Amino acid sequence: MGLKILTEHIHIPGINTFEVYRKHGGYSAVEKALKTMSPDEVVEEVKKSGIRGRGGAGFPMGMKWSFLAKPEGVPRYLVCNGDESEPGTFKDHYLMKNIPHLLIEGMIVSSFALGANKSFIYVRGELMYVIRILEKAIEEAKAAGFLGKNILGTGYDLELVVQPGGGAYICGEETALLESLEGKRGNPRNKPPFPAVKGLYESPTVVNNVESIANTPWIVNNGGDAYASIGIGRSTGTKLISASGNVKKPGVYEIELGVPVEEFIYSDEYLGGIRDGHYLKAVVAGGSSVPILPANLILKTAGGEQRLMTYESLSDGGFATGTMLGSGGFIVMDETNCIVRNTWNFSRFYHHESCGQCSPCREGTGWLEKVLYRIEHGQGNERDIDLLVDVAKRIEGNTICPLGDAAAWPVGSAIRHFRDEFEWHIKNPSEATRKGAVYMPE
Ligand code: L3W
Ligand code: SF4
Repeated sequence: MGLKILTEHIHIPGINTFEVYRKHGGYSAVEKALKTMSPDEVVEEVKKSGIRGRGGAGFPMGMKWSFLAKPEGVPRYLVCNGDESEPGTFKDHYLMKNIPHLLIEGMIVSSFALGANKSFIYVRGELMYVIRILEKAIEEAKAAGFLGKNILGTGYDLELVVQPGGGAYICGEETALLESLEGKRGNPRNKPPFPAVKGLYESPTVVNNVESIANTPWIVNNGGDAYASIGIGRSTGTKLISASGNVKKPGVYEIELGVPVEEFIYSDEYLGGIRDGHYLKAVVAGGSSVPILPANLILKTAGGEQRLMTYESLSDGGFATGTMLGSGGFIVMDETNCIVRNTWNFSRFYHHESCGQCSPCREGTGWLEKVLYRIEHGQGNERDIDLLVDVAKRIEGNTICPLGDAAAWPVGSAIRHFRDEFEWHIKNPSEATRKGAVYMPE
């Protein structure tokens, strides 16, 4: 079994309580940071760790922290993004529900490092029971002197607030989240200015994902260099992967970054392989917002080259250039999945969730959905495939927030890798619309 940073204690009965969490070494990072380190020293360790943001973009966390503006007399905020809504992604939910004190401990050391005295955890609004779990944990930590005024007699004060989300996917985009936290409609803001300069209530703000913050107690306890020695290259540490689809053992896994994708899918330690009698067709490795990778790009090539579970290794070489490990929502499809239907389904989601502020996204996601609908329902024509590519290209890079790119990438990559399947739908409408029919290559 690989090293577990976040989930080592997650199966211990009662670990959701302060008492049991503390008995297993919990809150030692708060003691160490507040009593023996300066805020800048904590920032330095996080920088040294090389940890990259776990929400989807993979932006270096220490760099984001060091961008935080520090004007005199202006409050600074830390906001934890727990609005997890990316299709196929359920790892933050798993952490918050099972080991809430890990996130709270991380919020305390991170807020101390950033000089924040009021911090927020914004949790997906549908997860009211998780919000209650976090609120209870906050009360316990407060009663034990780890939150509130003069924490552990060090003179540091911190108030922690849990805010239910607005119930829209777009509220997980960091600036939409800040708008929502301020009580407004969750519309993304133009960037720059980035939140690090002008964020919540126009004050300097760091927005970090739940999993990112939950790593900070380990980094404080063990040092940034120890964290950087885990993983491979610029993908340091461990990563939570929420795996779903046609595998034998779906669920949340903590992996050391750099595990070969093939090993992750087929070994008994992880997903245990594809369900019996079926074979791998495609994987979407980072939630629905990243390109779809066909089996031949995932499995080891004849030359022995391996795809790794890292931020760098999962691009498909197409027009998308982001970090394709994304949020770690690992969706596995066997040969019974129809790529056209799946792509249409993703497009419906993005069209529905578009906030409508910018035309390429508002109109483009609508067109993607419409054209994919007609191909899937036997009404497509020969020009539709190129039309989809054209619409996707016009969205990409031309919108206020990454939702536009996220809608475009799956369409572009599905056509790039499965064009014959789209063509088959158009040429064989009656066969393609037969219930359960899936294109099978010769
Ligand atoms: C200061 C600069 N800060 C960048 C900060 C920026 C943000 C972070 C990354 O999208 C992705 C998206 C989804 N000064 C800065 C700076 N920053 N330059 O760095 O920024 P960015 O724009 O690269 O990405 P993002 O807006 O954070 C996130 C993808 O994740 N995704 C979706 C995940 C969804 C969830 C969910 O359900 N909650 O996690 C999955 O792949 O498509 O590409 O903080 O401010 N010069
Ligand atoms: Fe809204 Fe889409 Fe524009 Fe993002 S890209 S601001 S979701 S319209």
